[in-house]
Amino acid sequence: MITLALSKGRIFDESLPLLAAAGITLADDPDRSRKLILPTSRDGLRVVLVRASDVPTYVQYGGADLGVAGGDVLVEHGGEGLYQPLDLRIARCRMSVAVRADFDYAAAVRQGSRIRVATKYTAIAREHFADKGVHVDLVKLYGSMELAPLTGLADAIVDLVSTGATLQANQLREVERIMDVSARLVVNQAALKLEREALRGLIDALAATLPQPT
Ligand code: PRT
Ligand code: MG
Repeated sequence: MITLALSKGRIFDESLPLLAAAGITLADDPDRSRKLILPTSRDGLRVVLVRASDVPTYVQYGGADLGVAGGDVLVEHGGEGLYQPLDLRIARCRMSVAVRADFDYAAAVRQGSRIRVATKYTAIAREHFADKGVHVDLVKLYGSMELAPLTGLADAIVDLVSTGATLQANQLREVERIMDVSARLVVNQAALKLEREALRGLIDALAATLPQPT
């Protein structure tokens, strides 16, 4: 049995059409059922539903043979023990620094200065500001990062942006783009050896559904 880890929400929603194009359908709708293990139409393949940030952990330790994880989650996790054969180019967004519209970011990031940054992505934020030679005090949050600069909890946030509507609705300004993000297929390296044929077949079937890069 091959186990594919997906997270509910945009990763699941945007993976479904790729799976369908590869001839794989799911009988259950995770928004309607509370099942965490979903059978598929492909013999020997099942889907497990985990938290988006837990996908690399499941695959790393073999709780799932493969999974779909955002580039943000993978960089933050470190990606140890994971083979990353495909950029699925779904769930695209960017990781950015944002501040209050009235905050002088240029002054705050002069060499040797100090800035307080709230984020769920502490590893990425630490490295980004270290590269700029800026001292950073990190405040770890698990959600609603946008609130931090508005309440004085932090000067800046590091968060994902797609349309920019959330920043705009909260009078925040995107001042720096750290990286582009999309979801990738990740595979347990040991499973790739033990279940080579089944996994290769699935990876190739998914690869064949992707538009050619331009
Ligand atoms: O929600 P939960 O706490 O369970 O976990 P999660 O937030 O990690 O999961 P989910 O499903 O929200 O995100 C899964 C993956 O989707 C992320 O790891 C990203 O790789 C990818 N992705 C793509 C996004 C976005 N776009 C995105 N816009 N993840 C989150 N957002 C959020 C962002 O954090 C911000 O709050 O959407 C808001 C900004 O959107 P705009 O359109 O207003 O700019
Ligand atoms: Mg979310």
